Amino acid sequence: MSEGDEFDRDGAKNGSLLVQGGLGFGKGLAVFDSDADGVNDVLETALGMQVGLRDNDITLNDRFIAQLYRDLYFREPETPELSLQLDALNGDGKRVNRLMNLAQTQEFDRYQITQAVRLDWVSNGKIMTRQALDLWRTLLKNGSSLNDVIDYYVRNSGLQSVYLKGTNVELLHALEIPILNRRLTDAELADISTFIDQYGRIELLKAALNVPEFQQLTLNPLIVTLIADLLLDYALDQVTLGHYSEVLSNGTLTTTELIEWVLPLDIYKNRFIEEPQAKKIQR
Ligand SMILES: [Ca+2]
Ligand SMILES: [Ca+2]
Repeated sequence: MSEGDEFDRDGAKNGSLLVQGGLGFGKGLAVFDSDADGVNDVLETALGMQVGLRDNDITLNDRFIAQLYRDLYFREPETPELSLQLDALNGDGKRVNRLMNLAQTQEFDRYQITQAVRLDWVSNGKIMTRQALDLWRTLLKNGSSLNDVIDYYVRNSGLQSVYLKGTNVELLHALEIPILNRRLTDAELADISTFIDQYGRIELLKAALNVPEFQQLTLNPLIVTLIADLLLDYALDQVTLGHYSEVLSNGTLTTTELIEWVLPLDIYKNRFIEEPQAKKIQR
């Protein structure tokens, strides 16, 4: 990210890089969200909201839907999209269904978020941080190819040494457990090593990130865990994130249940709505 781009909350080359708090900004709209309630200053006025007060009342369905578009797609919803999602939400009353619907689209994954989160898991054994995700998206947005971004990422990850200096078999031993949760057989090692010699290590990584065993459910537990953290403004620590990813993977918790748990939390609501100041006791 750099000064004046869309990750700069004041959107200006003025010597200050303000990182967007809620990931929310709209294409073509002023990106400055001075009270950090998710709605930019220009839009606040249009919606009859107050700049300087966190008053993005996501307990209202339309505000909630609009905020999902900001959090997941980094843009404002179009009017027909808002209507469609509102009708669906008014129909079944389940906010979690709107989120899962919006997360299972190509638009959600336009910056290869799925690949990024899986690669971070494989390389560093953790759920991707906000900083790493923003860097990843920025590189792609600025025109780097996915291959270059993967290469850059792995060179700066826990896999660095084995990726750059290890043998094919050593690299595969580093990947097998995080991806397959089992050891590769000798025959598999030989086959995949031949593939690497022919196509290179980046192609191996790309293929590995997409094997069915690693994708598991319709929406990968890693992605859902990332979304849960994103909704809470990256407030969950790595131990908690690891725990959720694990219980989602082993089926103890469903993706729906995790998101259903996150959405009513105060920590989610408090991103957007000012808490009333406790009155001071007068003496
Ligand atoms: Ca605002
Ligand atoms: Ca406001």
